[in-house]
Amino acid sequence: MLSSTPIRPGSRPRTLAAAALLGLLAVFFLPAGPADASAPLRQHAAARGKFIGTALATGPLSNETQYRNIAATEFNQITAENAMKWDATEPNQGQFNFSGADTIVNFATQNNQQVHGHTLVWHNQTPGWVQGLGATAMRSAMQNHISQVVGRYANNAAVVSWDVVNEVFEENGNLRSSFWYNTLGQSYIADAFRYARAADPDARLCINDYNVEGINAKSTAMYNLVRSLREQNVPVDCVGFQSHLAIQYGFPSDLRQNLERFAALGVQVRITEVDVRMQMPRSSSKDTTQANYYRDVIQACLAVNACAGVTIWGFTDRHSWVPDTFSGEGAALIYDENYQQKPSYTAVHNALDGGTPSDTTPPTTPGTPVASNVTGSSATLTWSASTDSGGSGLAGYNVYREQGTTDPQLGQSSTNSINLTGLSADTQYQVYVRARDGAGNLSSPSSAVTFTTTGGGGPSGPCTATGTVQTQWGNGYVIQPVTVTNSGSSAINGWTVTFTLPAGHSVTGSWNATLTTSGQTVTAKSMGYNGNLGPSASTSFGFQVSRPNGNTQTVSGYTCASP
Ligand code: 9MR
Repeated sequence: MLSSTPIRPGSRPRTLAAAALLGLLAVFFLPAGPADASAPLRQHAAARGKFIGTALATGPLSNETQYRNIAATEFNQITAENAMKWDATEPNQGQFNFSGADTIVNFATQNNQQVHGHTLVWHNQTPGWVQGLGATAMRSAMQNHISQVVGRYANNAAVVSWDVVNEVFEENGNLRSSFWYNTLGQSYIADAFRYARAADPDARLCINDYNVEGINAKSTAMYNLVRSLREQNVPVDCVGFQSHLAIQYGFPSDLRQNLERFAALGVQVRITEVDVRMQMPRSSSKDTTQANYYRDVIQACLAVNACAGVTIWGFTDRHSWVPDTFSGEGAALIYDENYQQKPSYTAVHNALDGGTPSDTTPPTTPGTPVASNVTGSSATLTWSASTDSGGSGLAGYNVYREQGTTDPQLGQSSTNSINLTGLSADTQYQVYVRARDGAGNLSSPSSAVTFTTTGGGGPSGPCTATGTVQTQWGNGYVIQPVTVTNSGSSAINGWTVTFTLPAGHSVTGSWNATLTTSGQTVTAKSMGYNGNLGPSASTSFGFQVSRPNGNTQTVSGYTCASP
């Protein structure tokens, strides 16, 4: 089934590129017939119109036969784990070294695999000479790097996509204060995409990040950036969700929903670096949980048309970045260190195969939660448990705050109880619970419990708030940061910022504060973690607003009070 025509870097005349690309697209993307149940992962993925990929390291690729064989047999997509990064490809200014990158690309070509280029502009693994440049020199070094690296593979049919910028956000959704941002400002992102498009008009250009799998401040910032870049005709074609998961931190159960909101922007989405680590030692129950996470990642991608595929960040526990980075953790991949398939391999296989009947029966509705131990920033909720009869088993509960059109998720629990923290002082909460099974089915919502957090009880004092318009587009804008400062001479515990929305404007999202709207007046209250401010100390929150098309007003004028 797979074409065996060799494709060599740079050897194909440009005029043949389209035809060759079509052939490859057929191999990589077009649904084939159903695959044999015991077939390798790549055949099942191809039958579903998706890729299944792995990151590869050049060391074991040249030294270990088993590594090479499994990489060739099981996967139809490859990402270089390190070989295409700046420190490898341009260690000294203007001196390019493509030996590792070519090793990866040649391997992929021989095995009819597509390559995702990783990564052009990043704050890590970039040599010191780049970091020390002034603005003009840094921008031209970036342009030259992108045009040399992307240009080298522009006529190579295996190399189909690039991570143009990687990890540009902080966890709170601010742009990362990297040397790129600090020297060039936000424009470096749009510039990088334009340089990449110029170097290869046919490549798919991606922005990639971690901790953006669920809907949160960071992924919402990424969503807003991608939307605004595309409105400015910046060539962003694709969004990568790294998905470095850990069984002890829970599964991002809104992954599919999050992929869908990005897909609605018209971009391709892809899972770019999934691994699922655990605290060592392994156990069969940890292996089962891990297998469920892999299954759920694959199923989320299968459920979203715009999701091109899933890349696993390596495939064998013998070669994984995890133990070197997270002390005491490991076993994050689908083969063990002796190249034996783990339950997670079977889970990926079965999810791609789709042959196993999937569970579509949601768990029963949980009981109404009962609130106890309510303080100024926390509360404990307990409810009677759900049961699941669909086959995948009860996985846990999602806890939501009732808040009108979109109810934010306050937390997840694997048991029928949760300790909510980070609540705002002196605030009424209506909270309900939905049970979740292993296939991601959600039960009907329970009835809600209503409770009010205590006043916080701490000292009050004067404070100030100022807001900045971070970005705006035709019918919306983001205010970020709103900086809240304790302007008094003693500590405050809790703050309340109020502001007025221009007529026709409404808040569509917020982070690092709890917002309630009454008419056009919005009240933003501190969270449990950012309400305590010493004298002169500051914190910040942000929010997003939609407005009528053509209207250019934004929010201005903020009043601060404590608590
Ligand atoms: O797996 C990579 C590891 O070998 C490198 O030492 C590390 C150094 O920065 O980068 C690892 O890969 C990262 C990837 O390039 C970007 N997303 C996070 C990955 C894990 O850290």
